Amino acid sequence: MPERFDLYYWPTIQGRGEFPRLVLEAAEADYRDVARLSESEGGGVAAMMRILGGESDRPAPFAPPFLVHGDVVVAQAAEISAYLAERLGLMPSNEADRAWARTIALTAADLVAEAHDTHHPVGTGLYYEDQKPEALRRAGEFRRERMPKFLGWYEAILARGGSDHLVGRSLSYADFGLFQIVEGLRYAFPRRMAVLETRYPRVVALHDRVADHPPIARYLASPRRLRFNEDGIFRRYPELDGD
Ligand SMILES: N[C@@H](CCC(=O)N[C@@H](CS)C(=O)NCC(=O)O)C(=O)O
Repeated sequence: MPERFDLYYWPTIQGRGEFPRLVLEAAEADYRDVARLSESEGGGVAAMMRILGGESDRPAPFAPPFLVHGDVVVAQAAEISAYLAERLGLMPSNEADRAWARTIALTAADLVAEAHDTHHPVGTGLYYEDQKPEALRRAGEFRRERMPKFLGWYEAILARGGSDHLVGRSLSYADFGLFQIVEGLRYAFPRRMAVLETRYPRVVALHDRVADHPPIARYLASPRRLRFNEDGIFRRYPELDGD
């Protein structure tokens, strides 16, 4: 297998691509963010669309993010993250912990889909402005019911495990998912998070530990870390926030 990993994702948003990207960055892996390269370097969105459109000799995933590693093509943010974590020393070593780490990462993917649906509850292909009343209702329910349920679940895992980490006693890729969830929720729902964070101290502490992990800290300070914006999954629409 080649050393290098090729990650494909939309070049201007963190979105779902950020989950596998954090694994690559934490391991300081040799990788290319292909759609963010120029076409003269063999990259760009066009290169991504060629694979998605079935114009290459590789399997065509349904949607980005996807990873190409030698002959292997993997899509689905949580599955890519698991594939990378296995190879980069960020997956727990025993089987029960590996299964549990996957469970946590897939649950993070569910939360991401729900966060997306707060601004696009009716249709992904429609403008936010054309589904605003539904978005207001959906975001209200998400803030009131779903955010505490997800964050409380993470908090309970940490409290029960008596560990600084979600799985076992060391850093795994499951922890990066929690970090990115907290980052995204803070961006999209700052008022709600200001209230909720006081209830979930272990979640906040783990977020901070991931942010301080030296390769992650270097990544976050680098231009490779895109800013959140209103094209991504976590969007700051003040009317959708509240305490
Ligand atoms: N379940 C997939 C969802 C992939 C997905 O929805 N990708 C978005 C960007 S974040 C996309 O470009 N979708 C295009 C489409 O669904 O047509 C994952 O977790 O990776």
